[in-house]
Amino acid sequence: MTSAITDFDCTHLSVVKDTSGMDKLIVDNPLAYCEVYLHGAHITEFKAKTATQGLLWLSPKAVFARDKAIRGGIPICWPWFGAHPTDKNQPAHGFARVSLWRLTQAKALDCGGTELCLTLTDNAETRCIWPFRFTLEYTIKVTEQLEVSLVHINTDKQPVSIGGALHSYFKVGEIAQVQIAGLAGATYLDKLADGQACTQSGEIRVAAEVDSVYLDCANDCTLKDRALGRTISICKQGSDSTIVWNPWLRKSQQMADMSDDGYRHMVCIEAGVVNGKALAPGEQCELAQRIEVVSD
Ligand code: TA6
Repeated sequence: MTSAITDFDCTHLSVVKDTSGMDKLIVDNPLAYCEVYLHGAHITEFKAKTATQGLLWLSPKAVFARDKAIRGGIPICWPWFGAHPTDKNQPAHGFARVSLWRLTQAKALDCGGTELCLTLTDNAETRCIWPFRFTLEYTIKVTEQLEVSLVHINTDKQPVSIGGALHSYFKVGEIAQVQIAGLAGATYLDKLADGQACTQSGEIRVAAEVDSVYLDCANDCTLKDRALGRTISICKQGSDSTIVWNPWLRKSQQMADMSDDGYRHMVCIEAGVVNGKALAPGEQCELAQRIEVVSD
C-alpha cells in the first residue's frame, strides 16, 4: 500500500511515517499546508500560507493507534452518527474514522492547490460491523480554503440507510472569547438534557459543556474568535444538521486523549447527517464542507 502512495506524480505531496508508524500525507503547496492520515482519512492540520495559525485543533494527547480515532482535526463519522441506532456494541460514530483508507488520486491544480482522493471500500472487517457493500470517496482540495467532499456509493444489492458527520475540531484562542453565528432560531436537541428540544437564541457562546444537535439545519456558520483575532467561515452541503460540541473541564479530565484544559482551545462544529439518508442500490450521496479564515 505504501508504495502505491508514491506512484502519483504530484510534487506537492510527500508521504511520511509518523512516530507511531502510521502513514501521513503531507501537502505543501504555494497556497497551504495540510496533513492527512490514511488511518481514518483523517485531516489533522490545515494552514493557509496567508494565515498566522492553523484552522484545526489537534489534541496534544491524541492517540495514534489502529483501533483509535484521532482526537482533533476532522474525524469522519460514518456510516452513522453517535451511538449505533440499534446495537450498543458497535463503535460510536461508525467505523470510517478507524479504517485504513487508500490514496487513489493526487494532483496539482492549476491554481496552485492540490487535490487528493482517498477511498474506502467494504472489506471483511467493515462487513462484520456493517453488512453492506459500499465505496466511500473522500476528496480533499487544499487551496487557501480546505474543501472536503465525502461521497457514499451504495454498491450493495439492497437499500441502505446512512448517516454521520464531518466532526471538525476548530482551534480557538480561548473558548470564552468565541461566538458562533448562523444558527439563531434553529431548533436543537440538547444531548446534555436527555435530548430536550430547544430554540437557539442569537449567537452561541460556550461557557459550559455543550453537546447540541441542530436539526433540519443546512445553515452555514461563522466562528468568531476574539482571542486569535480571526473569523472562520464554515459552509456545507448535503448535511441535515449541525452539531456543536465542547466537553468542558470535567469531561476533558475524564478523556485520556485530551489535556485538562484542552476544552479551552477547541470547539467542534460538525456537518451532520443525523436523520439518516436512504440510498437505493447504485445510488450515491455527498456530504461536503468548505472552511476558511475570512479575516485574520
Ligand atoms: O458530536 C458530539 C459527540 O457525539 C459528543 O456526544 C461527544 O461524545 C463527541 O462527539 C466525541 O465523541 P468521541 O466518540 O470522539 O469521543
